Amino acid sequence: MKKRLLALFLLTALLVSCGSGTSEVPSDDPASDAPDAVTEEIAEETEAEPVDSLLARQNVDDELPSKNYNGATFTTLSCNENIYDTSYYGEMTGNAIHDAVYARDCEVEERFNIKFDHRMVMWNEHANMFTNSVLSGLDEYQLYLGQAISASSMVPNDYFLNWKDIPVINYEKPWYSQASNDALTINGKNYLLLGSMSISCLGYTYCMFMNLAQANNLNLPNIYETVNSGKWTYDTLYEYASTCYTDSNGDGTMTDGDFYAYATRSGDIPTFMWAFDADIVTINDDGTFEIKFGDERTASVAEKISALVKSNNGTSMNDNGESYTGGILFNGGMQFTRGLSLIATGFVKDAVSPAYLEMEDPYAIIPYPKFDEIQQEHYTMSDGSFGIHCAPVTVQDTEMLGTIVEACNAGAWKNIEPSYYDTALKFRGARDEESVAMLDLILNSRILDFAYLHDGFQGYGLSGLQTIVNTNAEAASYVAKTRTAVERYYQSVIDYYFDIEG
Ligand SMILES: [Ca+2]
Repeated sequence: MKKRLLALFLLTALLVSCGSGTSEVPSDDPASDAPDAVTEEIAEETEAEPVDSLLARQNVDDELPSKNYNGATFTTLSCNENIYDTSYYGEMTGNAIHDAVYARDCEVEERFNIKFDHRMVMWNEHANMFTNSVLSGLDEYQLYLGQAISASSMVPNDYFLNWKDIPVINYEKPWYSQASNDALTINGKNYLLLGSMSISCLGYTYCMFMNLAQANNLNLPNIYETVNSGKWTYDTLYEYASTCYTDSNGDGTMTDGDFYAYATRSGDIPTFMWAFDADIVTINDDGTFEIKFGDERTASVAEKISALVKSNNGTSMNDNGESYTGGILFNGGMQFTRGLSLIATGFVKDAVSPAYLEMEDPYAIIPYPKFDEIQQEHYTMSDGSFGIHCAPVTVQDTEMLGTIVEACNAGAWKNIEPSYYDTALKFRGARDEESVAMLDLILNSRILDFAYLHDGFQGYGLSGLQTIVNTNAEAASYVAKTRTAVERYYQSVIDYYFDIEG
């Protein structure tokens, strides 16, 4: 049977089960044979008292053992773009999300009598630092929150322990994305673990933003209703993008200061492969695989995206960005926060950036559109800049590693994610049920798969679609030229998981 390496976040399902936990009965309980009326009563009760899904998290038992590590230091290494994964400031800062991270760390320190030493370095330095540390053989870092793409390319170097062998880690807990971790487990080996501690993964989730004041001026339908009715598709986006441009200064050309319908950058193009449900590579249980990239779907996606970003007056696409504390705001966000675009591509973390928090107009955080109305679900992915959990092969006390990582993930899920929601959605009264549900929809529809995480800049995930669109290439001929090398690369990664010597 084909194992499509799809890793859908199933948070919603988990939350539902947590929220209704009190009315659940074991299957051997006589009550499970109760007549329908009782079941209905329970259902009604649950419905009548909707549980705040974010608050309900507090009651989930982490089932961690009582441990005293006698003041041991637990050192982490991460990349400075992973802004909220660890409390590297070591004190309260007044930033609600960071303070929630700090509070989590203090709680874990106290509970297990450890001391965190969070090392955070530049994104282009952390991989070398980690490599040098591992090669030295010293137990220097107990956890490496490696930038996902860079860390995945290290997997075949024997730098990481298999998380499946680490004690205490409980993959069944809601702070782990079960489907993602299943997808990243090949032949029983899981070197890249994804848990809620990776707040950066939440932040780096690709989404779109829509200016609701401008949408209102343009008499556009309510975007939440458009999404919920399944009509937020490529055609709808294209329609807006091609009709909502205003040549503000009336000079007849697309200039700075004009109002654009769709502001983006070419780096956001690859997301459409996932958003439009187009496969890149499928892997079978026996380790054989099939490259799908370059097929008819790819060609169709490329054609649509070319039309959207290259031959459409309403699109402003460039790769410029502006730095701010905690990240970079790219073209979409720059135009958008100045009120100069209707729709922009971006990351969820943009919503907690100063530019968005200070923006005048109300806006909606919305998913990438679907390919068409036939596609059932919205999908997105997280940019590979986020920090994924890697267990350094040099770690001696794997039980402490498992305990602390488990505690950090539980704490992140219970307290940090809710704080993120509060910050991202608190502006302009938008913290209503609709906007919470929309953010849930986006975060729950993330796909993290082999094709992306193991791309290593050598597969088709990171740049394939972008290259085709930018160079006006024909999908099939682009693949014909590159397939042999890409196939060899994917094979080498899979061989590692199957212990086949290269
Ligand atoms: Ca103009």
